[in-house]
Amino acid sequence: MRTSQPQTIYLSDYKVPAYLVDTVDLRFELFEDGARVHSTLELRRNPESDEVSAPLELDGDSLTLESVALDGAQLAAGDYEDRGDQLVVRSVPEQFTLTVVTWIEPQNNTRLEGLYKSSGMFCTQCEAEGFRCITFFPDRPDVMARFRTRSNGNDVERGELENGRHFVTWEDPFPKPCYLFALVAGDLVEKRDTFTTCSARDIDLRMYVEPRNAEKCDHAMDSLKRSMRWDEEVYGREYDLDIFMIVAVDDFNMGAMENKGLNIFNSSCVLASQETATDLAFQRIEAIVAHEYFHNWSGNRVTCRDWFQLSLKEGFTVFRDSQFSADMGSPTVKRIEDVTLLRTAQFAEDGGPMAHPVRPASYMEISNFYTLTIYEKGAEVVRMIHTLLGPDLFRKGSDLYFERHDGQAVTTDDFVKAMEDASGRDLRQFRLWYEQAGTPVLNVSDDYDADKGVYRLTIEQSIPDTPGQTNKKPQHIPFALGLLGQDGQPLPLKLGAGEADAPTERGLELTEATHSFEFHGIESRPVPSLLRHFSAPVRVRYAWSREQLLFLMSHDPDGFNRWDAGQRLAVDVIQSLVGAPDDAEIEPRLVEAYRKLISDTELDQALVAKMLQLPSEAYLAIHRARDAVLRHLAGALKAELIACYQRHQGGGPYEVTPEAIARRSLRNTALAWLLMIDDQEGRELAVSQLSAADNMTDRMGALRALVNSGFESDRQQALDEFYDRFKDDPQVVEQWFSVQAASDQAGQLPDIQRLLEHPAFDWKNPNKIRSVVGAFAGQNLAAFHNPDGSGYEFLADQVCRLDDSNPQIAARLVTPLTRWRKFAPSYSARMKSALERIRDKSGLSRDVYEVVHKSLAD
Ligand code: 0A1
Ligand code: ZN
Repeated sequence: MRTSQPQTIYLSDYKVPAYLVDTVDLRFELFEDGARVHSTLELRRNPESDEVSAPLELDGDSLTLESVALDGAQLAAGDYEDRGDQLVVRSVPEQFTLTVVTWIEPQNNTRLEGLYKSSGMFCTQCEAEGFRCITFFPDRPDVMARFRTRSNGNDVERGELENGRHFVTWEDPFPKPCYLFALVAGDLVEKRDTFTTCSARDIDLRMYVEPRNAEKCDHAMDSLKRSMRWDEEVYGREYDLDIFMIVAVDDFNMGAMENKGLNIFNSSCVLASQETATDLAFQRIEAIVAHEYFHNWSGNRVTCRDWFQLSLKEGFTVFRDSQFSADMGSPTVKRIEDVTLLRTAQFAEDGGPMAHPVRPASYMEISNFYTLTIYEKGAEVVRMIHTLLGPDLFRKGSDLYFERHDGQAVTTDDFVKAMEDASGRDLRQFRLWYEQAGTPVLNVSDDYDADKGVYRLTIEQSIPDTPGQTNKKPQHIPFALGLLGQDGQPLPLKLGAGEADAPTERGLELTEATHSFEFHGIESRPVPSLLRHFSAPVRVRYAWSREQLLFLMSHDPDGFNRWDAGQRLAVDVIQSLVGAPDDAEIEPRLVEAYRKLISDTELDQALVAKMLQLPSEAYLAIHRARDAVLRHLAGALKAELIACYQRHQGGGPYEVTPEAIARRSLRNTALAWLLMIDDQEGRELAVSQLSAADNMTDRMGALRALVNSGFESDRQQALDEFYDRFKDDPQVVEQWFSVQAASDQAGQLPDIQRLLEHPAFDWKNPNKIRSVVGAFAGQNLAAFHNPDGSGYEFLADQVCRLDDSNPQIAARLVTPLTRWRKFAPSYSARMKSALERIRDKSGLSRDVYEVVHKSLAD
């Protein structure tokens, strides 16, 4: 627990480490009541450091120091200083061996950083600064050492599993930062497979899971093999060790962790079976397995110099996993999913009190910076480099980056430099994407000169102020566009009057505050298709008419922009209904557009499924008007919805293919809409789907529809039966919790309180906390924003409670309250006072302190 005010760490204070570590020898003695860690470090002064007489300072956290020896001789108490968060040895030679013995208590570690116990299994999480909870060490990513680990006095050969002892450990031939260290020990079963690399090396693939999960490994294993092949084919990256291991643990703060050769996963991000995992979970697992695997090159072989460079590995790796997912399924659908996340969550972050650049300049607690900005916006920044360079030069750039920096700890600037050097492009202005926070706004206007046949497009960019940053410079923005003629045909984009063979799509580049582009030979006023494929993470403002949006919805050759036009139309209609009387007319053209979509069997059904999803409440921050539109659409389109449901029923045995996923998604959307209006036929379909389902997507689709309906007795019965059937499966119980907590029908505050008291709820398990408290505050907007402020007070209570046991999770849960300034006064005053109550809790963790203080700052 913190006693003093947290310090701010600045990028501008970066100094190379005063000491380097060549090797780390770790010996763990694991007991029921604690663990003893013997750490032997070979250290030397860093020749690149100018701090020639600096004392040796090692980081520590929650450690009990038992002994320190220098070159084999025990140090007396006066020879070193144990400051709790640091072990300082004032006088050390140029090169020496230090042996430190510490005692830790994994069984009491509820923060889930360092070494802890999950379901009786020992496991570790060292990123970002968890290694210091295991032993004293220079816990920073630019100190790279060779690690060797033993346990309970038994030498364990590299990668060998000791039969009967159920112990997994690792000796790594590649020097690595300590945040990539991992150890797992427990009563686990092993699943094996092999992968033959492009140079014909056989890699042993192994998954370790609790015995009850033995049948849920196939999908992750297949995903791993696909990822390994893809990284060879697309990036020329071959796996470098003989063994690759994946472990599933139930208690984990994040999704997964890329420890070298031993990836550790949150069970919910790796285990799947047809009966227990939804399509969404299958897709998420494939993406996360790929993400962690890709880190082997983008993160492990080439790592970060300091934590300000976090997006170096995360932005690049998210870009890589998203390319991979696009290649495995539908690129358009994947793009829609990525952009939806970016717009709903990252844009909100970028416009809130925690806004920070992709490469932050300061932080208090690095765990708070595993954000959508670092990950998703960071990936968009890499995507823009890919767009500007084109695939071939980008590949040349990534080859150069890996070759130049293999085995090093580097910066985002080194990454951009490699891209520049390989391509010959000047990315100086582009670097502002890493330095300036905030979502750029592009104001687009146009005019058409019929006499000259010239269409002019003017684009102005501005970047809003964010905490600590004002008066920003224009950024380098790739802007893809097309123009459609009145018949819906794409027009050639002639930038000069005489240009022949002009393309119908262009990638413009914006570098100034204002640009004008003139397109020649245009015979009638065109409809612009702007920012195709979402070529940059910006907001586009253009005065679209509803006719133009309807036109784009059915004619744009860019699938992404078709979807986007539908979203903009729905947003426009919903927004125009805010504050309108209950019987206000709802745009009939929206109804007709959806009617056409539901019945369209020609268009890619995966795209149709996406287009039928209205923009989320989280995106709109509007509940009532959205609800009204949904109900109106459902009422008007009932016959089409039932036909669509029936059309997509059956379809053969369960498969996880894009076509089958689209079919299930369409059917379940139709069901959800029918139950929004408490339709009897819909109710019967849901009840029979629930009992006949052979997979979790259909089961959950029917359960969710019933839970969100007004059919109270069916809802309760369905929930009870579902729980009874799956109560022994924690991943399914998590879904059962969240479907209720996110529902405005079943997730009122007293219901949420009951869920917290449910025997399956566990305050030590982050997934359970997220599935109840997180789902309530993040997805159940109507209940969370109860005008009496009870939702806010509830969240404040839970944050205060968790602050002591798991500060990382507590800090993440605060997020919805940090947006208080965006709400009307009666709400914002209550949100603010909930934040103030958290601020005033005694002994507040650094994690929560940073978020709350930044949110309340003027
Ligand atoms: N590097 C991991 C994410 C991660 C970060 C922090 C963690 O513990 C606090 C755990 C995992 C990834 O990007 O997958
Ligand atoms: Zn990552």
